[in-house]
Amino acid sequence: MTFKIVIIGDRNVGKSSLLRRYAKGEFKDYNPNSFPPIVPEYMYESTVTNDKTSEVAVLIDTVADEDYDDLRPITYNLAKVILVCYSVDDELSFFHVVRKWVPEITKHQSRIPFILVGTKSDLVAKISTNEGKQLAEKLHAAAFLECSSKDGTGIKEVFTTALNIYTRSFAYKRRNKRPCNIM
Ligand SMILES: Nc1nc2c(ncn2[C@@H]2O[C@H](COP(=O)(O)OP(=O)(O)OP(=O)(O)O)[C@@H](O)[C@H]2O)c(=O)[nH]1
Ligand SMILES: [Mg+2]
Repeated sequence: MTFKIVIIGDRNVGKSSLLRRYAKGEFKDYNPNSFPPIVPEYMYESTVTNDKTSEVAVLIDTVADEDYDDLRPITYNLAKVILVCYSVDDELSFFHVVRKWVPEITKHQSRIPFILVGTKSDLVAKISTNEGKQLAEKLHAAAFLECSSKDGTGIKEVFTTALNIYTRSFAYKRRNKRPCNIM
C-alpha cells in the first residue's frame, strides 16, 4: 500500500513550494504572475521517517483552478493523508479551507485524515496560530501545523506528522499485521 499524500489549497498558497522544499530541499522565490514560472512537477517520491519507522511517500501536487474541480478529487483516491493549506498572510485562502477545501474532501473521501497547514509562516501573519488551531479543531483535522518553505521552518514536521497519522491508521496496521501462531 502506497503512502500517498495529496496537497490542496488555494492558488498561490505555496503547495508546490512545500513539496519541492521537502522532496528536493530547495526553494525558488518567483513572481507567480510572471511566465514561465518554474516547470511544475506534480509528483515526488520521498522518504519520510518518524521515531518508529520509515516509509517512501508519494507526494501529489494539485491545481487549485475551478476548471479542475471535477478532476482533482480523483487524486484523493487511496490517499492516506491530505494536506489542506492556507497561507498565513492570505485571509481568503483561510476562508476557502472552510468554504471549499474541507467540503471537497468530505464530499469525495470523508474518511481520509487531513492536516491543516498554515504556509508562509515567515511572512507577517493575518491569521494567527490560535485561529489556525481553532479552525483545525472545529473541522476535526487530524493535526494543525505552520511552516515556511522559504526558511524551512516546520517543513519536516508536516511529513513526520503525516506518517504518524498513517501509522496509527487501520490500513497501515492491517498491512503490517504479523501472522499469529495459534498454539
Ligand atoms: N515568503 C514565502 N513565500 C512563499 C513560500 N512558499 C511559497 N512562496 C511563494 O508563493 C508563491 C506561490 O508558490 P507556489 O508554491 O507556486 O504556490 P502554489 O500553491 O503551488 O500555487 P498554484 O500552483 O498556482 O496553485 C511563489 O511566489 C513562491 O515563491 C513561503 O514559505 N514563504
Ligand atoms: Mg503549484
